[in-house]
Amino acid sequence: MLLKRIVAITGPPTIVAVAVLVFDACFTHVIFADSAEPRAQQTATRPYDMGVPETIRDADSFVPTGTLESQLRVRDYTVNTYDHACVGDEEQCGCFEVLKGKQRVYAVEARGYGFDPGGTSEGREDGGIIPPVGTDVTGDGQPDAVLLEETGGHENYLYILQIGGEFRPIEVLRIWGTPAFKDLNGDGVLEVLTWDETFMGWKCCNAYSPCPDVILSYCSGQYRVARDLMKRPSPPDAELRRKAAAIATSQDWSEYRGSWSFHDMLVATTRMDPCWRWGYDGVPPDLWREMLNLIYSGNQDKAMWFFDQAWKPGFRGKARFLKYFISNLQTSPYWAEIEELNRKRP
Ligand SMILES: [Ca+2]
Repeated sequence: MLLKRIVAITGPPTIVAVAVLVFDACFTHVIFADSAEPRAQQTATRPYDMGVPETIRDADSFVPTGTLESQLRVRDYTVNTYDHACVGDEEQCGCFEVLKGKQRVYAVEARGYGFDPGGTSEGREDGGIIPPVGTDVTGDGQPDAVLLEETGGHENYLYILQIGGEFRPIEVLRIWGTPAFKDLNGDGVLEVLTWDETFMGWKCCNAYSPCPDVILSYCSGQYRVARDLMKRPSPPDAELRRKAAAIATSQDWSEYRGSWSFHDMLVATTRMDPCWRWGYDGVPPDLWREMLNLIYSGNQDKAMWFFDQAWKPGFRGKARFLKYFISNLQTSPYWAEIEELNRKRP
């Protein structure tokens, strides 16, 4: 456990962590349980689940504004997206509506730059792709519509709506960038391949910030971290030792001495590096990149072992660094499920 580890480094234990086994119907390696757990409780562990968006309007009284940007028809459904220019401080720059026959069944106004429905573009700059409107993404035989709402920041919103015999908003997910959709385990349900930007800009510039991969899968009516697909064996110890030694002996450790030393400036200049390679605490980002890769594949113990191996002997601030690393990790929207991924089972 991370908690035990940090206690071991920082002093005597003051908190006793009690591991509670949560049985889950979505993953094959645990005992099956009823999915009747209250929705609010499930959402608390899944802060990326936006539920039904607050921006939904009464569909009957909704009047779309702006220019019709795309119109996609699947059976008796029509998905229209509208674009209208953001002027001044105006924050809402688009909207979309879903019609069943002539009746409007859903309408949403943008919080950011508008909506991008699947099927209107091939792939995207960041490598993601939204499946065409009408694709059955949830594997229940009913067509779905997926729209990406771009906010202009790193965070986007992903609308997943069922447009089958019955219209049903399935979920709105808060995600970073554009995800990819892929059936990774051949069960006919598309997984959502995304990443975690909790460590973006943490102790180093964005370009060197590690963003571990995250897979979400649809199960029991909602998207959840696919622990069974993210779990992987740890790389062999010999390989981790090699990586750890390379980090521990790297020239990127940079002791801050109240001002940048001539050596630091020389290194930065000679590398012509527009972005510091080392972290702002003088710790190379490769250290926590590897730790995150291990934790996000269910190998937390190995991550802690790696941390010990890769920390430059004698370099100050080791316990403090680990404390802040863990605090930041716990702010991840996926943390509760990543923690569960790392929990040992009898
Ligand atoms: Ca479906």
